[in-house]
Amino acid sequence: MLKRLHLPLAALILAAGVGAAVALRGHAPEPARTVTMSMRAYAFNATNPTFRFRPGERIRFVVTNDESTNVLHNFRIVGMNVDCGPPMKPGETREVTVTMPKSGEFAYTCCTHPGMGGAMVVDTK
Ligand SMILES: [Cu+2]
Repeated sequence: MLKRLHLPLAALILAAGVGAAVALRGHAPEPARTVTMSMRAYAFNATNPTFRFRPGERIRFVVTNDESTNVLHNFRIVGMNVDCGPPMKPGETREVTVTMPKSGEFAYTCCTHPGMGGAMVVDTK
């Protein structure tokens, strides 16, 4: 009887130990900085601006379709493993968090509308 009680307890202690070891390994990722993007009138943030980021910076993109008519958009970043995803209806938001690469220039676009999008530049300047 005693053995039957102790086995689950031992398993629990072992699991807790493994969990702590996993948590301690490496650095915790730094909190992501939020970049808000509004899709409206077939543009991002009105002017399809160029965004600049630092290497290794964690960016949380919060992208909203703010069209007032029933236009579907989506969001991708070419070369950063952010693919088109499902089309977003007006009012819908998509969040993606990306760790910036070492350097480079990357295109962000709406997959549906040519010309809707701009550049993201990653460098140390
Ligand atoms: Cu679009």
